Amino acid sequence: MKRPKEIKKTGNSSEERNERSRALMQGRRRFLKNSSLSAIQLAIGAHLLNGSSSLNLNQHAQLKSLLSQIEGKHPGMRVLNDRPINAETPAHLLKDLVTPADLFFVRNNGLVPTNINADTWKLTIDGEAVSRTKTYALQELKTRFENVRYQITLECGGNGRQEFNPPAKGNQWTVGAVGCAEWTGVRLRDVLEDVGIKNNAVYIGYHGADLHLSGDPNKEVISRGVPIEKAMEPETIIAWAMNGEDLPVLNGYPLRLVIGGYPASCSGKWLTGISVRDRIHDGSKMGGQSYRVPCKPVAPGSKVADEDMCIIEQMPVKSLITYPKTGATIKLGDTLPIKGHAWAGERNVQTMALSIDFGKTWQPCNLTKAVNKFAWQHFEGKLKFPDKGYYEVWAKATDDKGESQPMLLPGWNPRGYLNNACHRIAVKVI
Ligand SMILES: Nc1nc2c(c(=O)[nH]1)N[C@H]1C(S)=C(S)[C@@H](COP(=O)(O)O)O[C@H]1N2
Ligand SMILES: [Mo]
Repeated sequence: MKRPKEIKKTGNSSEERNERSRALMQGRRRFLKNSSLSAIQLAIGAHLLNGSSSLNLNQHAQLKSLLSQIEGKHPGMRVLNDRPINAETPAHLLKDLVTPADLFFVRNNGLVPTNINADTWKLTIDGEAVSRTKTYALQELKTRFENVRYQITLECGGNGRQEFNPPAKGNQWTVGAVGCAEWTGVRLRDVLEDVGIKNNAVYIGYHGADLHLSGDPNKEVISRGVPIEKAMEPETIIAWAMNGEDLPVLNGYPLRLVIGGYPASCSGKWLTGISVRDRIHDGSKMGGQSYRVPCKPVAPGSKVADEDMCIIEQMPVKSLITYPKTGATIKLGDTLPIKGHAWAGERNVQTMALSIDFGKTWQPCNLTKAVNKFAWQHFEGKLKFPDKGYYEVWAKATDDKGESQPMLLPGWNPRGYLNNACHRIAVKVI
């Protein structure tokens, strides 16, 4: 099939930017105007692709073509662009306790490798801090080391970027660059111990088989990593399966890192190598402005020098309302069940609260415990509304160190990372 021409986001006038930051209000208008689900899907897609909410026939055809390209993914995914492929999951489609493979978001920095052969796939461990370089066949990894299964939440560091003002460059993720799947693999620790790591180990960095957008095979698309202590945690794994099946190609088939609590950019896909470094890993997208935030808070719109930027480590506490879908209508007097997930980087979520009055008052709701470290937790509440009209439901998680989600966008930063503001949905009571 012919690739459609790349669709560029053009909504960069200040008016359109304001329009984007009023996404929730748009949601409200949408539910008042459109009744059919597909019309809403298309309006959302058009909004993301073009910064406008109307769609001409040509755009319609392009969007359809884009959706059909996202191989093996649910047609309800919001496609942000096609080169590289990026797609997020609308909140209401993240309702499952464990995210199904076809609904797991896709964040690619380069081109998906072609001609992948799992039978000949190899992983090489090297670097300044290993005793010797060692290479494992995929099959060897599976059989030589203890196999483990964990539910681990992965969230892109740029999830929520769309809300930043002044806007931040990059994929305009709304809330859906997150998912929690059950991953099968081996502990990175076991493999590193088998290779033999030296006392000077400081960091690990990954290498993947994807191709740089320039087509230059010598340029690494992305090669990030984590401190050695994080690499040695029992839940840091090299995984070949998602929910008991081979990884989807777009999510790193046949092998990837899965590292909970840190930005998902640390979880290298199409994994071919791991370097154990004697310094902070200096691979592609470790330096400059990538996946880094100002070390000290800055005013919105500031330019920040590279040397004043710090690498993002733990992700902050966050939650997502997955039921009902924004724009739901209920009858006055009825009880509205609210469901969703909450997660907190390295921590646990301790309490979950809901507000229907823009944060003036909060009511607690039920929250499950995580099945294992780094799995998201689930909340459930029941809401009654005092009168007919328009409401917003806000959800706020608090972690076990007493840190809560902010109600407004937290710490503006040049690339728009770490937005953990409360998720809000619109509800109409009739
Ligand atoms: N090789 C490789 N690994 C990668 C990336 C990539 O572009 N190439 N993207 C990273 C980023 S930024 C994120 S958020 C996660 C996304 O994982 P997913 O596509 O499985 O959701 O993969 C990370 N691992
Ligand atoms: Mo990411």
